[in-house]
Amino acid sequence: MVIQNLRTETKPQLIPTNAGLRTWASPPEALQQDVVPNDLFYVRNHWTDCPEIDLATYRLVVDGEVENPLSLSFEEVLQMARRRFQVTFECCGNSPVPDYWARATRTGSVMEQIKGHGIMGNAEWAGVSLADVLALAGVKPSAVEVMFEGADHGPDETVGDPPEVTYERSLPLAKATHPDTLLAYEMNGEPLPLNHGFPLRLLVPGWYGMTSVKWLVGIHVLNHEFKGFYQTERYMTQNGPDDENYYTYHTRMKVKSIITSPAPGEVIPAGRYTLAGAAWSGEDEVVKVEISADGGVTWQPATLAARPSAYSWYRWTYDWQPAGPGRYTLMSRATNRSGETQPLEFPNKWDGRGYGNNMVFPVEVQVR
Ligand SMILES: Nc1nc2c(c(=O)[nH]1)N[C@H]1C(S)=C(S)[C@@H](COP(=O)(O)O)O[C@H]1N2
Ligand SMILES: [Mo]
Repeated sequence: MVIQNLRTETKPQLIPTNAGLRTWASPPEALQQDVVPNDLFYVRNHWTDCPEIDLATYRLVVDGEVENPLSLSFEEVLQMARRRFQVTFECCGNSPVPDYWARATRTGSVMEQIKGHGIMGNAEWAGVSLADVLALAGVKPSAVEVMFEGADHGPDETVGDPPEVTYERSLPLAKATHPDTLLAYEMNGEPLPLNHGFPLRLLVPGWYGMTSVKWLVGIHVLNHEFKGFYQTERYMTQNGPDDENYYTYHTRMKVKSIITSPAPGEVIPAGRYTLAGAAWSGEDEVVKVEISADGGVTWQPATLAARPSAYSWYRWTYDWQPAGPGRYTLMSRATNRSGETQPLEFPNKWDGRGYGNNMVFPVEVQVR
C-alpha cells in the first residue's frame, strides 16, 4: 500500500518487470487512455541494448525468392505510399498464469497486478505496406514464407544458448502480402523511438507482439518454412498428451478484455462508478463485453465504443452501482464475431508459461 501512495504522487512511468532490463510494463494510467503515449508504451527486448542504427548508412535488404533483390535506403522507403492507422498488440506472454494472478490480487500487490496485464498497448502507426515492397521485388511463385531479420542478436536471454542468435521471425505469404501488414517508421506521429525499433519495424496487425520484428534490416523470401530459434523454440504452448499437435504456435491474438478502471489498488467511493476497459480479438471483431461484479455469478453487457481502426482495441464502459461498501470481485468477458468467448479458466494446464492466456481475470476491489 505504500507503493500505491507513492505512485499517486509521481509521474506515470514504465515499470521494469525483471532484473535483466529487457521488459517494461505500461502503467495503468497509460492503458486508461485511448492511445498509449510513446514513453509509456511497453517495451519488450530480447537483449538489454537496442541496436543503434545510423540512417545515413541504413539499408533494408529484400532477397531470396524474388525477381529483383532490393537494398532500399530509408529515404526510398519514405517515398512509398504511406498508410496510417491504430494497431493494438500484446506480448504473447502478457497475462500471467492463474496462480500468479490469484496471489497478486489476494495479497493486494499493486505492482504485480500492473505487471500482470501491462505488456500491451495501442498506438497509431504510420509506414508502408509490406506488400508494396514485396511487389517491387517481385515475389517468385516458389515463395512460401517471408522471414524478417532484426539488427539485434546475442546469446538467448534465458539459457544463454545458442551463444549467438538473431531476432528473426517469419510470416506465411498470405499475411505478409496483406495490405495492412506494415513496415512502420512512425509511432503516434513521431519517428519510431529507439526502443520500438528505430528506424523501421514490421507491424503485424491482429497478431501477438513477437511477430512485429523491430530494427528491421532484412526481408528474406523463403521457399520453405522458417525454423529459426525464436520461431520454433519460443512462443508456443505445449498441448496435452491427447493432442495430436505437440505445440500450438501463437499467431493471431485471442479474444480478450481488461479492466483499466478501477486501476490495481484503487479504492472506490460508495455510489455510482464507471468501470472502464479495453477489448480486442486479433483479426476478428469484438461483438460483446460482459461485466460481472459478483465473481462471475451474474453478467451484464458493457457499452462498446466504436473503434477508430479495424486493428485498434475497443474501449468499453459499464455504469456500476455497488450495493454498498465491501469487497467485490469484478470480471470482464469479451466475445468475438466468430462466437469465441474468453474462458473462465486458464486454457492450457500442460504448459506453465501462460503464453496467449486470455482467461477471464478476477479483479478484487474495495468499495468504501
Ligand atoms: N528485433 C526484435 N524485434 C522484436 C523483439 C526483439 O527483442 N527484437 N521483441 C518482440 C516481442 S516479444 C514483442 S512483444 C514486441 C514488443 O514491441 P515493443 O517493445 O515495441 O512494445 O516486439 C517484438 N519484436
Ligand atoms: Mo513478446
